[in-house]
Order: sequence, then structure tokens, then C-alpha cells
Amino acid sequence: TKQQIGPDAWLLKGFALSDADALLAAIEQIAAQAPFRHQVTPGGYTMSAAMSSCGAYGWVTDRHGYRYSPQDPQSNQPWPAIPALFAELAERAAHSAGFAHFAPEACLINRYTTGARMGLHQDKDEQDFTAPIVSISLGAPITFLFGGPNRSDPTSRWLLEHGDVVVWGGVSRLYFHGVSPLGKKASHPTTGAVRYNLTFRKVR
Ligand code: MD3
Ligand code: FE
Repeated sequence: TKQQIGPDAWLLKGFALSDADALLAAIEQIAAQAPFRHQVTPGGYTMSAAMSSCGAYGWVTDRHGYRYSPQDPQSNQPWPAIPALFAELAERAAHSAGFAHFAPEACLINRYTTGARMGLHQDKDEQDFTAPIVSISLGAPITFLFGGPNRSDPTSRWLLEHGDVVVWGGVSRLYFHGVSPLGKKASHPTTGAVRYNLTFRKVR
């Protein structure tokens, strides 16, 4: 089912379900090359979600700032390539939300364990805000918080479950968003108390 959750923002419930096992296997392969790590923000906070990336660019933060980098700073090697399955699924999801020919340059992989969260923020490190962002949720369910163009705007809450895909385009692309801490009882038969989120982005 396709549910509109904001202007040009669409929740495709279960869109990735039939590919979920293959996606999880590919995440393991990527993490063998580019291990999950807890990055530090410019403000000195260590992020509770662990991250890796694949694609031409990965999202990096350190004391100096947020940026996209063609190399993994931990290995000084290029990031692993985006698997064909990832790119095809992201393109199909974008297409079904009305965005033709989406070709992601970066895939950020977030891993949440119990208590991990992501505070309200905007995704503004990309140069092209006309391209949508596609996100795929795998594993334990989490509560997603969706605000508006201003930090003080009220938020709506949405449950993101294993296999759910969301496409964020138009003005929603710059709306504030985050996720509540992963609940103590949150789990999934395949991943246990772990949630993964893939976000596909056009960077340049
Ligand atoms: C709405 N990730 O990686 S996914 C992120 O669950 C991020 O890991 C969260 O926010 C997560 O930046 C939320 C849903 C999401 C992703 C990107 C968006 C929602 C978005 C960009 C613009 C608006
Ligand atoms: Fe975000």
C-alpha cells in the first residue's frame, strides 16, 4: 500500500519485504569492507546509531563537520559499490512515488540497537535538493518523527517496520525528521534487537 505522509512524501508499506533477506546479506558484505562505526559530530557528540556507506560517496562526520567523502576515512579506500539490487529497488520505489530515473550516488546505512536514536535534523549536506531520498527499513520497528520546514513545527509519528520504504521529495525533502530511541522490546525474527535503515541519495 502507498500512503501519503507529507507533501511529496510516500510510505510504501512492505515494498522491500520480498528482497529483505538479500538486502540484509548485502549489508553484511558491505560491513565486512566498511565496518559500522559510531561517528562524532562537530559538537563532539558520539552518534548512537552506527553507520557505514556504499556508493560513490559516503556520509562522514567528525570534529571538523559533516560532508560526503569518496573514501572511507577509516581505510582511506573507496566505499563498496552500491549493489545492483539496492539501486534497482531504490529506483523502483522512487518511480512509484512519481520520481523518474532516480540514480543514487550514496547509500548511508544506519544501524540501531536498543536505545539508539536520531534527533530531529534536516538532510542538507547534498547539493541537489530536487532529487528525492529513498529510505528502506529492515529489522526491528522504530517510531519515525516527521516535522516540517522549521524545527519548532509539530511532529507526526509513523511506525517504520521491516520492509517499509519511504520516498521523500519536493518540500518534504527538507523537513525536519528523526527517530525515537529503539525500544527495549523492539525486535525482529531475522535481526533480533537491531534495526537497519538504508538511505539513498543523489549528492552532487
Ligand atoms: C525525511 N535516517 O539517515 S529514515 C538519515 O531511520 C535519517 O535512520 C533516519 O534521517 C533513520 O538522515 C530516518 C527516513 C528519512 C530519511 C531521510 C529524510 C526521512 C527523511 C530526508 C528528508 C526528509
Ligand atoms: Fe535524515
